[in-house]
Amino acid sequence: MTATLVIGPYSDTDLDALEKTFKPVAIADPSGIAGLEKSTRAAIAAVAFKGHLHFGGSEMDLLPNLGMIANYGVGYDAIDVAAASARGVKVTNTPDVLNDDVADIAVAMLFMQGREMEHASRWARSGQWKEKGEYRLNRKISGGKAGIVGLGRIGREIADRLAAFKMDIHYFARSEKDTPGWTYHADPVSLARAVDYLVVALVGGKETEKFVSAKVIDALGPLGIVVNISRGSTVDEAALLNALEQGRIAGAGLDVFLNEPDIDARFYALDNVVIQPHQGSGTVETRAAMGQLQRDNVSAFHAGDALLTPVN
Ligand code: 8YV
Repeated sequence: MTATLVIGPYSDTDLDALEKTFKPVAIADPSGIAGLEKSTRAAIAAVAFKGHLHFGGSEMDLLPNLGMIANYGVGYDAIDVAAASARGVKVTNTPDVLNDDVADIAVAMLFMQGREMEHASRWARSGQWKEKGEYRLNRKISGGKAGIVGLGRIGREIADRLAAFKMDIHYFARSEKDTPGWTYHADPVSLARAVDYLVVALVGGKETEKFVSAKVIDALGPLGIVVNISRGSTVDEAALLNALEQGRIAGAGLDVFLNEPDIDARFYALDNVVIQPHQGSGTVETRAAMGQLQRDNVSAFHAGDALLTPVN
């Protein structure tokens, strides 16, 4: 069998599994492709990709026999899919298997921020509970108004969970869905105006860049909380930071950032932000399922079978 280029920070379990079936050539990121021997590059037919650094046409052109790129993750905004299609290269991703975990962490951040759990914990640990008595009151979440930006597979899991907390569900999507009892908004500003909790579950990429704009953030208002589990790019991060610093919204729960992991240091100074290190899909169970689905796609490609979860 031809070799498989393995790009990204794979776990030992994933690397072992790749080792068993494919002939892996491992590098840390796409910039390493140019450094591989020409004969090694020519032997590569498939890429197992895990990462958020750009994988574009110029990198693909260094691999003359490339047939597929199997992305470890549902979001494939790091891969130039148009460039892949133009070269006859198939792209796959790992949808669905991570929906539960990502939705769980979105809800957890909404609660952590809404009930000020991180702040309250720091307050108790620092002895202020003992010194000053009861913690300040915060806001009720059950029965509140939640807005989901993007009602795809993950957005729907989030909405279902929040509905179980008796929340009034509003959403933005490209078109209205069959969601009895939930309120559709064709415009994200109208959505933000109607709710206190805005959960961003869009796909990444150029089309959704800064979709949650300064205007949307302003429409959310001073009691508003932004939760983002999608990509840092979907929210105008400068506008979000300004609003958080100036108390124009109440807080944010963020699993994704621009330039992660080297995120804007202004976030670290903020008391009203829950910061998660892009760990939405990061459970043993889900990562195992993602790795398996990625490998199944590579195997299907080699066997000439239909790919399980094709992107293009
Ligand atoms: C990452 C994700 O892929 O699926 C996605 O789109 O953002 C995550 O699951 C994962 O962290 C591996 O890099």
